[in-house]
Amino acid sequence: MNRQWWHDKVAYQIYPKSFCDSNGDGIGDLPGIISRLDDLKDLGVDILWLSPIYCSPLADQGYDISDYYNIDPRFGTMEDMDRLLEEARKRNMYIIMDLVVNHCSDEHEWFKKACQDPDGEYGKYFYIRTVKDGKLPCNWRSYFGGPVWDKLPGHEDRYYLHVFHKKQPDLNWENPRLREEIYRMINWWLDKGLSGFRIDAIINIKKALPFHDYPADRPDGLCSIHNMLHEAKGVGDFLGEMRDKTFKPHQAFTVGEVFNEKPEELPDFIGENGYFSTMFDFAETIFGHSHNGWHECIDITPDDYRSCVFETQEKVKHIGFISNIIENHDEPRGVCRYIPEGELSDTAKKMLATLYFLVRGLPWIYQGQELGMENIPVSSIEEVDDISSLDSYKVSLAAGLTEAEALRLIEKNGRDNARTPYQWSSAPGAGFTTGTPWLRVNPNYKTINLEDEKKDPDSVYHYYKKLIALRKDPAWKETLVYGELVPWLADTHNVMAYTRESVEGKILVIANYQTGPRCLPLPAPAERVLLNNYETADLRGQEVFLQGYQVLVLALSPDSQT
Ligand code: TEU
Ligand code: CA
Repeated sequence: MNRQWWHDKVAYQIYPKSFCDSNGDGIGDLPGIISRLDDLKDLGVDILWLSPIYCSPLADQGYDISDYYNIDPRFGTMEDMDRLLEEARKRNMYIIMDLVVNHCSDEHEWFKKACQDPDGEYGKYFYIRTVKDGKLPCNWRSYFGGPVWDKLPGHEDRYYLHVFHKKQPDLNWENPRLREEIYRMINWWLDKGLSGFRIDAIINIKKALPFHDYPADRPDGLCSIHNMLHEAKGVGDFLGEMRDKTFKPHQAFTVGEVFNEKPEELPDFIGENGYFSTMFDFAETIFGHSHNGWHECIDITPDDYRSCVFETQEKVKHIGFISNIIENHDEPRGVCRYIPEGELSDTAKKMLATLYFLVRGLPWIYQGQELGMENIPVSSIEEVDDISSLDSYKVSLAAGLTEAEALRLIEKNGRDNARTPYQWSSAPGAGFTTGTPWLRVNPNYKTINLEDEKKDPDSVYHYYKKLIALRKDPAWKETLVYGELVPWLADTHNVMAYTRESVEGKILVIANYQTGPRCLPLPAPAERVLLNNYETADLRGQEVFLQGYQVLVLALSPDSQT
């Protein structure tokens, strides 16, 4: 594998609207981010991904862009953006932005011009169809519920496609003029000094055409969009063209948000000369999901989690470098999803952090994850902002759940969980704002916040700092960045363990993924304890006695056989 500058880095996702508010309007902004760069540098992160801050009506919190070339005034100015790039550069940090090009906002000038003249040049930037007798071109369901077709504003018999929200009209990637517009915009940002992009929902840009129905999977007569994604062919033509016309000439770092990729296509996506530098591992993210709604989702167990992670590691080990997460802005807090209910503790949070952070690939930390931030309770639907949750609430009620049951599902799965304001301190507003926050602050900010955790050497925050420092430690870096991952005790219930092996060393990560203590075999006697989420380690030669949710990172003798 050709080594890349970003392989030994640590990446961090900022959700700007909830990160740090500098002017008291309750909305996070660029000056707020700039004011916190030293905190991020101190944590040890290198690459910063900013969720969208372009002009937007915020129908989908910025993933509905109305001007690709400007910063939304709520987040700041282009001068602020230039300052962020400069301040990051001074700190040897790298800024990547969100590239949202499957769709734009219905308030984008392109869409406004398309509404004025659906048969003109800009009408061809979108999927617009004539509809007779109300028969829609296809019965696909939007990711946010309802049909993917809505009336073109100002027209009775013209409809436009939106696989996400109706304020997010899909861009027609079959149109080379549209593609050139996108490439021009990408190059403009890369010329400004961006280090690259996170690429949003990109698998959706290739539709299975001509539009046609699939069997309905709910009484609404609609079907999951995944039917279409499974059938669509040729997304690589667009992705390869984009890579060759933008990313490659700039040597840009890119991470794809790719669901539903075809397994045989993986080398094209992240292999040598892949469309992207890397892509996120979503195997454990989507585990147990049901197209029928959250009420049919299956909880992930520790054994399921381990299987998902190891399956991805096996899939990519000869192909490329995967990106590893436990959460992002679309998911509940990882510690609430991957630690069994009722067993959440700082010890368990540190165990989970160790397990995902030290597998092979690029580790990503989502804002607040380093504090051990958790899901937020929901007492009424009025508190909920997330459009995906609001749709799921309706689906739950339609499926016969009570309102209380529907709210519990939002608490468990909703996107607001990751979007509550960053908890900087125990001051009112959690130090996020001096005003009224746009979204409720999690009531646990009194005990889970950066300021207090910085003072506590046993905090989740300090554990993350040690974890990051270990991965960057010159003595172990070659093994932890490039070492082969070899599962250990892969069939033992509630155990997750693996070695990382290189010519320079052999490291064992071993976790007792349950409350009950027990003795586990080691592949070889440990030479050193590199990290431990307990005070002590009870090493017994070829065995180790682990407490509940104890994880150890052990240096083994390099010539020991696993
Ligand atoms: O999400 C793409 C996506 O398909 C999944 O994350 C999920 O289906 C969606 O979040 C609905 O729950 C990306 C962004 O990460 C997400 O925030 C945006 O809402 C979406 O694209 C549209 O831009
Ligand atoms: Ca603000």
